[in-house]
Amino acid sequence: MTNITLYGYWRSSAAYRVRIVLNLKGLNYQMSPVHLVRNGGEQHSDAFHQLNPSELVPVLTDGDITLSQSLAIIEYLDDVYPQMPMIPASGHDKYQVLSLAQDIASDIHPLNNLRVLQYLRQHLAVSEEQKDAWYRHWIQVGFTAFEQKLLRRSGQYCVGDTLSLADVCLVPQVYNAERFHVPMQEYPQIQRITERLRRIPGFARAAPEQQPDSE
Ligand SMILES: N[C@@H](CCC(=O)N[C@@H](CS)C(=O)NCC(=O)O)C(=O)O
Repeated sequence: MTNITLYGYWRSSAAYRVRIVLNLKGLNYQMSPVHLVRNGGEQHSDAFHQLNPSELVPVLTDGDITLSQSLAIIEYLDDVYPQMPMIPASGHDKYQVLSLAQDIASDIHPLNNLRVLQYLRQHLAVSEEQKDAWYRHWIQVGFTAFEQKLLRRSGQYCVGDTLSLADVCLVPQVYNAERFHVPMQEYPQIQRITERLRRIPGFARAAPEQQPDSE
């Protein structure tokens, strides 16, 4: 029996990562939606601020532990619920997985986060078109390199033939890319692997449009 709650938002790609892992590990969890746009963003409410002073989703609670940061949450889940490990225990593959995951989670995703886009629009008077160009640019820079790295070590999945944290980070980032009309045909390896991953039930059930709070 678990007592896991995931605070997230259907379109949050960081929450999407955690949903995939919870599904792959077969863990039951409750969903507590945090609407990132309504009323100026529920992530800024007093109640959510208490949970995560960074005012970002996801947050996962499990019994008396409260954690933010999707990659830390996933490492926690791997340690406590070791079925379907997302990070290889050791060896070269472990570091390849972490490296690819960070290419997305540390280098691509933060530049396109909602608060960054809002700052561009509201404080730097950037137009909607310029903001979208910014969004696409950083994904394209990141995906161009990611594609080359996949040519080196991918198999069925990002690192060989074993599902990993790298795959868990890739699929939500592709969802964001498609939403902003990044020309995905430029990234055949990313497309090939993403198509395969999307057919896995744990990934399919985690998709934004499958979430109860999706609009
Ligand atoms: N590094 C964090 C990123 C969390 C994050 O950026 N969450 C976004 C949604 S994907 C968010 O809550 N944005 C709200 C905002 O920008 O105000 C993680 O991996 O959990």
